[in-house]
Amino acid sequence: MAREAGRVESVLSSVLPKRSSRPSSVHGAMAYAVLGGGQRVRPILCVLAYRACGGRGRSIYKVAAAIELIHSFTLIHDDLPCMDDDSLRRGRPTVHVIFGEAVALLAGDALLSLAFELLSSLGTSGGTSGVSTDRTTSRMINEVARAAGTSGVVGGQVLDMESEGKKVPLGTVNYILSHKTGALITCSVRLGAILAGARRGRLEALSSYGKSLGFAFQIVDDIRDLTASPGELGKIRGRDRTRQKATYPLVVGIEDSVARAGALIEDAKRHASGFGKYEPHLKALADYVFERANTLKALNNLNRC
Ligand code: GRG
Repeated sequence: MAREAGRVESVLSSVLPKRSSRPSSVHGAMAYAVLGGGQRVRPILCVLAYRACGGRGRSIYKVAAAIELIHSFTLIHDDLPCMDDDSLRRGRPTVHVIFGEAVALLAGDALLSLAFELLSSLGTSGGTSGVSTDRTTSRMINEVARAAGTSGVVGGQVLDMESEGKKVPLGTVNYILSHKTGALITCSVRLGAILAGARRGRLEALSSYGKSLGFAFQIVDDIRDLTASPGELGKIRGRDRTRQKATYPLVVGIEDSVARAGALIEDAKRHASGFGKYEPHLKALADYVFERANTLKALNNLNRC
């Protein structure tokens, strides 16, 4: 998986416009955001799903890179003063702190466009050889557009903002998590399966895997916001509590959040069964997501939260 992530990294470096070319400020901000050391969970999931469905070609790296460009875009916009107003991410000042708000906004917009440029330039022949057909390409573009829009990430983000400082029902928290984070993670897995030409049953199994994993991912992220050290977090700790966000641990408590995330991870792992030599990889990735919560530490910290 590290090797696969390395290949996606090369695509990312090669598709980003040169920092020195005009408009250099926006190009600098795009590179700062994308090449700033993320975990690359979404591209890894995308490539893994592709391989698990029998895909053998190299176009998948472009698809996985496109997903990461969109993810980077959401992080830039999420950190803006008009959204979560965060000054630190991945242990570094956020994009708008370094480049200014207007350039950060435009860098995000340009990353979204670049993602669609990359996806739409995949090629027109092939199948599991990894070169996409026109139909597959348009299906993938459609999936990404829906995952990024109001039925996905934007929808979740809007509810996330509008729920700040309010007592919201768990159903609203579930909506926020499954849309603002779950949609792009599920989409990453689905794109891999779609490019590989997966049969319906396999696509459904991987979609369910992605849904459970994506949901658990955000619960874990919210647990970490309360329990991880600032060094581990790379962000300012406790921002969700300061902003009175509708997160799982703040609504149901850490203990129940850990239990819910654990159950979702088990669910994801059940859906990973039957993928041959890729099954252990899919399961290991699910375990990795849960272990990030450092559950023991989270439970030990219960009294302090
Ligand atoms: C139009 C697509 C679009 C977005 C605009 C700003 C916004 C609407 C949505 C924000 C969505 C968001 C940032 C959700 C949080 C997801 C999350 C858990 C991010 C952290 O992911 P990691 O841990 O980050 O994979 P790294 O740093 O490893 O890449």
